[in-house]
Amino acid sequence: MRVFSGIRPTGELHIGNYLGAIKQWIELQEKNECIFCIVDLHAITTPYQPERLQENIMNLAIAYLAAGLNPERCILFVQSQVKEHTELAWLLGTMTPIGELQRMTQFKEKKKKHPEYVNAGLLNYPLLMASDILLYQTDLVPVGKDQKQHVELTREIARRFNKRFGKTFKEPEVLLPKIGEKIMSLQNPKKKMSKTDDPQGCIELFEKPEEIKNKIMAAVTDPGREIKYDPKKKPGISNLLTIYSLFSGKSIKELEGDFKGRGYEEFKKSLIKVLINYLEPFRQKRKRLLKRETFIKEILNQGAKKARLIAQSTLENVRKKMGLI
Ligand code: AQP
Repeated sequence: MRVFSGIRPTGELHIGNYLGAIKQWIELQEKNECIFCIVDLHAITTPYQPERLQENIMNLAIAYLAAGLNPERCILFVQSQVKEHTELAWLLGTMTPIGELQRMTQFKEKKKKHPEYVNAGLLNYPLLMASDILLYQTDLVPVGKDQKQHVELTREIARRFNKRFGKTFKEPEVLLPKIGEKIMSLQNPKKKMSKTDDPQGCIELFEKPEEIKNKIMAAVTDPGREIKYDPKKKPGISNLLTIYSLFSGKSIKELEGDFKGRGYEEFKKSLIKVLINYLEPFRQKRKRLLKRETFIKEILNQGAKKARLIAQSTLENVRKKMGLI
């Protein structure tokens, strides 16, 4: 199977990005042909600082590697280094009704969040994402739940194109993790954990142990003291149970049993230990990688070369089908 996914270089990765996306990628790279991207062109659709973008790209590449992506088992590259992404996005835009883009939840949310920055790129985000995916004739797109709607639109775009111009693109399937498809903020368990808002609600992948401790101890819980999974009545503790389960490998049922009658404080202290132990090797690996900038740049250059070959072949076919050559 061909797998494609990407993350925006907009700040430090958090455990939601890891559990929703990267953890699946690491398993998938063992048996599939995987392509993972740093989607910098998507990052500039929301407010950003140009002078920090290259640093964010490098940090994300380091995070990918520190979390376990293996450049010998997958292609890693930066989106803007493969120009075919923008060209295909334009072509797909010429056959996508504006209404389909305007009804995307992410567009509506980001519009609300940054009313001063509602640009055409933000509206066209799903076209660029469809182009990212379709260029590589992708079978599977492992993402968190918030991106599911964009993958569905990608399928629709592929179907429409194939119908009008003849079979050209594969229709990709979305792959959501069985649990952890939407990790919630520690401060507001009704909102998703997010890189660009509320740092207290979010545990970064390379967070210092002391900070992990503070953030988990301050995490919002629910009335009562029972450790029980019930996202409607106990959203706070259910979110923490999901995180605990995914980082410990224990099922939620098992954890409910282990913590029966033991209260929130004991549960949180145990979760802190699990998180610190799991994330420590990532922090160590990151420290080593921070000194290897040339090596990382080389991985990204090689990745872009390989990606370009696949992308060029798809785009040439698309141009032919559309009468451009
Ligand atoms: N809270 C989450 N739970 C599970 N999965 C998540 N993802 C993001 N947040 C959660 C998944 O991580 C991947 C990368 O996301 P992105 O950087 O492309 O943009 P995003 O979805 O908008 O992530 P953030 O953290 O909320 O970033 P900002 O603040 O920049 O908008 C995707 O697969 C996403 O589903």
